[in-house]
This record gives sequence, C-alpha cells and structure tokens, in this order.
Amino acid sequence: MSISVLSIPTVAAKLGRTAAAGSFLSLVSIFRGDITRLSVDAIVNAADNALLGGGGVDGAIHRAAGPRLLAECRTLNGCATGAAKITKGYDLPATYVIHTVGPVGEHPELLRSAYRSSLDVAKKNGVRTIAFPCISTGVFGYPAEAACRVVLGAVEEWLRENGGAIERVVFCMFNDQSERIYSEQLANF
Ligand code: AR6
Repeated sequence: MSISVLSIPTVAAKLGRTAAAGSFLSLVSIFRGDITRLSVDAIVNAADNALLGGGGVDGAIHRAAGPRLLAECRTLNGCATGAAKITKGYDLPATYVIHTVGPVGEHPELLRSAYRSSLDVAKKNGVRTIAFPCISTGVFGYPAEAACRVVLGAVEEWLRENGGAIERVVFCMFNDQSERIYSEQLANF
C-alpha cells in the first residue's frame, strides 16, 4: 500500500509550531519507513556512478520499480558524484526516480551538491513533492550526524532560493539513529 506524502505532517505541525507558510519547517516532513512506498512526484536514489543498481536503498528502489528502471538507467551513461539524473518510476508509486551519487566518506561540498542537484532536476521536471533517503550514510560511510547538518543547511538554502518551486520535501528515515538525529536537528532549526 502506498502512502500519500501530503498526509505526512510537516515538522512544524509535528512540533506544534506556528510556522509561516513557505517557511522551511512548513515545507519538510520526516517519514520513518521504506522510501519505495511513498506516493510522491519523485523519490531520490542514493546510487553509485554506474547507475546500474546495487545494495541498500538503491537495491530496494530497483526491486520495487522493476526491470524497466535498469533498462532506462543503462541509457544514462552513469552519473558524476554530486550530480543527478532522472528516470521514470515504473512500478513504484512515485512518478520519477532522481538518481544522485553522494560522496564516499565525509565530503560536505559533494553531499551538498548531491541534494542541490537533485532539487534542481526536480524543479526542471515539474516535481512538487520529493522524498530523500539519507544519502551516503550507509555503504558510503558518511557519519550520520554530520551528514544531517549538511543536508538541512543545503535544503533550507535551496528552498529559500527557489521559493514555491517545491511543495513538500520528505526526509525518509530507515533506522532509529537517523530519525533521532533529524528530529533533534530540525527541532533546533
Ligand atoms: N528506504 C529508505 N532508506 C533506506 C532504504 C529504504 N528502502 N534502504 C536503506 N535505506 P545506502 P549510500 C537507508 O547504503 O551510503 C548502494 O549499493 C540506509 O539506512 O543505501 O549512499 C549504491 O549502489 C541509509 O541511511 O546508500 C551505492 O554503491 C541510507 O538509506 C552505495 O550503496 C543510505 O544508505 C551508496 O551508498
């Protein structure tokens, strides 16, 4: 069963905060679970440079989207670290998959670039609702707390610079640690 992202409360609503319309906390949500279930315009994939599938969230997305996703990925000629490319979502509830490649290890500029490039590609394709996994924090080994700081800064800045382009950004958490880190850092935002 798929989940409509607009039914997931914003962080502002969750915290009982009155946040101005269009402010950062009124545009972002935290979702705990599997990103492949989200009915959103685009989910972001934490891929590698080949864009030919792999483990972690990449493997889950390819399994759920079906073999047509890999067939389209083969036409893309890979993706540089920090860049992003878009495909259809095929059997996923999401319309598109935006494939990005985060850094291996702690390289803040490349992580920032992966999020910004994904949002740029989203905007270009009319995506209004988007969900991100915690890019680079699994196999690629970026420390989760440091990554969260970079991500929130990058997304807040992008949304401020691109007012109204995106209606909702969902941060998808797959484990207790990420959920705690995002909840704490967003509450202090
Ligand atoms: N939904 C949401 N998040 C998930 C899911 C899921 N179904 N499965 C895992 N995560 P990783 P990376 C979380 O390793 O570090 C692949 O093999 C996971 O808990 O998937 O960017 C690629 O092909 C973690 O918080 O991505 C690349 O080679 C986060 O997703 C390499 O791994 C990212 O973990 C990319 O490594």
